[in-house]
Amino acid sequence: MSYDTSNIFARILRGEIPNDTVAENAHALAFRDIRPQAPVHVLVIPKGAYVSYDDFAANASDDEIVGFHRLVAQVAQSEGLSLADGSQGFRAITNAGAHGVQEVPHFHMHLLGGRPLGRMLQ
Ligand code: DGP
Repeated sequence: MSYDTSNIFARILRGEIPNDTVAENAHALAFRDIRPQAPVHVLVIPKGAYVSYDDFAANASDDEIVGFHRLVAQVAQSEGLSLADGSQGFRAITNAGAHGVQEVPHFHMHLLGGRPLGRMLQ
């Protein structure tokens, strides 16, 4: 699947649409989900143009991959979700494609926490 430069997260990255930024670094941006499913619901996206997790994991540079994951960890800590700080934990998930019910075709990680999230898989 080719990258659609008009997707909503590409527009956020270009500054065309406002967002509630939580943190950013050279390779990734973290902002609050517009339809939060938990007290903490942050989306972490790479700044590069990657459609989905598999696209990112296969094609991003090592620096981009490390930068992305470091930002996830930084946000988990700053949002009070880090196990190292004694939190009750969190969920980090990414949806890919039609079966994954991916709405926005720019790779993003959902970071959810602040309440018990229930079992996902039986
Ligand atoms: P997914 O199904 O994984 O592609 O989820 C996309 C998420 O993106 C969904 O939880 C709602 C969120 N979202 C959609 N449009 C916007 C937007 O314009 N701003 C923000 N902050 N979040 C958005």
